[in-house]
Amino acid sequence: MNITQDRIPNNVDLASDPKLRKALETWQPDFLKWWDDVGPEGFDNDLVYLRTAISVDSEGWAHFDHVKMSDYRWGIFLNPPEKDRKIPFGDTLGARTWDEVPGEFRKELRRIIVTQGDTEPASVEQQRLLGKTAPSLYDLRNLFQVNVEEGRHLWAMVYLLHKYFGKDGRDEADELLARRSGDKDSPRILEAFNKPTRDWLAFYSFTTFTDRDGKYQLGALAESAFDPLSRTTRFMLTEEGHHMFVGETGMKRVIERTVQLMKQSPGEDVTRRGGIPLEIIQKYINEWYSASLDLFGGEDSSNAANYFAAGLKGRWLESKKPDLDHVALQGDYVVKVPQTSGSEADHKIPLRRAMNLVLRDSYVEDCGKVLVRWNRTFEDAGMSERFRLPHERFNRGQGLFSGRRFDVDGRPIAEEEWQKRKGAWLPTEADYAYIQTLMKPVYEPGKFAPWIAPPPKGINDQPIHHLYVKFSDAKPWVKG
Ligand code: BYC
Ligand code: FE
Ligand code: FE
Repeated sequence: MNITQDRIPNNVDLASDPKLRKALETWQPDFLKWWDDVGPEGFDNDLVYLRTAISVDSEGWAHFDHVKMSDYRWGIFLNPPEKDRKIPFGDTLGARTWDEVPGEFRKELRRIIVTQGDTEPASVEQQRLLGKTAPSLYDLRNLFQVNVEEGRHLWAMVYLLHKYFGKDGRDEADELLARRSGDKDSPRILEAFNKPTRDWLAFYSFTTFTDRDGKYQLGALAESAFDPLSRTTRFMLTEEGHHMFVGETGMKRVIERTVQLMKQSPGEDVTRRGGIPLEIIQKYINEWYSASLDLFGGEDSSNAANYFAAGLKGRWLESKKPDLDHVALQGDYVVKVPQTSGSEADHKIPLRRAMNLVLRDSYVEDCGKVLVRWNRTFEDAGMSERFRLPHERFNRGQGLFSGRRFDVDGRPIAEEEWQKRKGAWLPTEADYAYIQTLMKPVYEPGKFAPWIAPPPKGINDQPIHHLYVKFSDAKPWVKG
């Protein structure tokens, strides 16, 4: 399925639907204005070595070119339809999937699509200043690749809103460009997307843990009975892989550099040599992992039960697991909830109402594997240090454990103790300030900031010193 070279690149035969095409062409300049206003700041004229989709099959990804970000071919790409696809779960298990939105689920589907769509521009807004402090041209390019693809993810959801939701959908698409990450009056919908991402350690944490929520949410929507949503999210998932790569390998390179410094001068504080202490890295892990757990919603959720019953949102790889009970009307999920008495009570959640938690379990398992890979750096260096994920109860803003305090092992603690100890678990203002002192741009090809190790190889078989971003003007924020 090739992608047409229309004003809006697409593989959905937009040309045959003039009304839809016109609506999207009206939205397009608003999108570009949004990109101009709150997209990456300071690199408008530079040429970035970007990967662009020219078709949705695997070879279609092989296209790399130096392009201006504003010339990136944002468009609408759906995976090809699966013949005779059947609804893989819920009350209508086994029935034909839908090509149109059923009237009775319109509101719910719109809400899911809007919530998904809202995260995409939010992340671009959160990351808009990071280019000014990139640790290398390689990293700068990766940031921009992530940014343009999140912009495309917004297009993916806006297409669905325009095509299937009429005037309401068009209004929602406009709203997606009107809300702003962190804005007091008009914030983004989900909490993690209003958090400041002030430095590159936060960026790597975000792309490791928050983009990974994207992987699991998109995977759950890829199971949807609403086939256009399933096909759209399947293609988005192929792009998500790169975002998590940027996060995981970025973090790993930071760890490698710190370990190197610790080996070179045992006992010396790595901050004296411009490295990032392991304790600060652990605090960033705690911060972004707990914020990302919140993105799964409450453990006990009637929304989740309704979505599952209706066939709107399934579990991770639902249709790939023939032995799974796809109706899920039997059984409970039991969560241990600490009581004030000191004991733990069983909180029983009927399975369908626990679907957020079931999806989150797949996510938690995946995060655990990331930590194993990061910890290999210590093992290889013969060190006993290890990173760990905090307990699911730690620092939660949604669900059963929100509004209470727990330590990183999940033990309930009083507010007073939390206030005393939270600086040992979450980044303090001093930690953020220290990281900020390291955030100085390195734009010389092949050079890297002193707090991060170079990657083992470049992008698309290019050397590490490749000119991943070609500047067309001087950067006023670079001193000296
Ligand atoms: N912040 O029934 P409950 C990505 C609200 S990331 C604020 O437990 P539900 C990406 C909830 O809306 C993937 N509010 O939750 C990554 C509800 O509100 P109402 C994004 C929250 O509805 C990096 C109330 O609390 N995709 O793609 O089952 C870069 C009770 O909630 C939060 C999706 O999220 C929160 N964290 O689940 C770029 C998929 N959590 O009804 C991109 C679509 C819950 O009281 N979204 N609330 O007004 C969904 O499926 C669901 O909306 C959620 C929430 C799973 C997020
Ligand atoms: Fe995305
Ligand atoms: Fe992403």
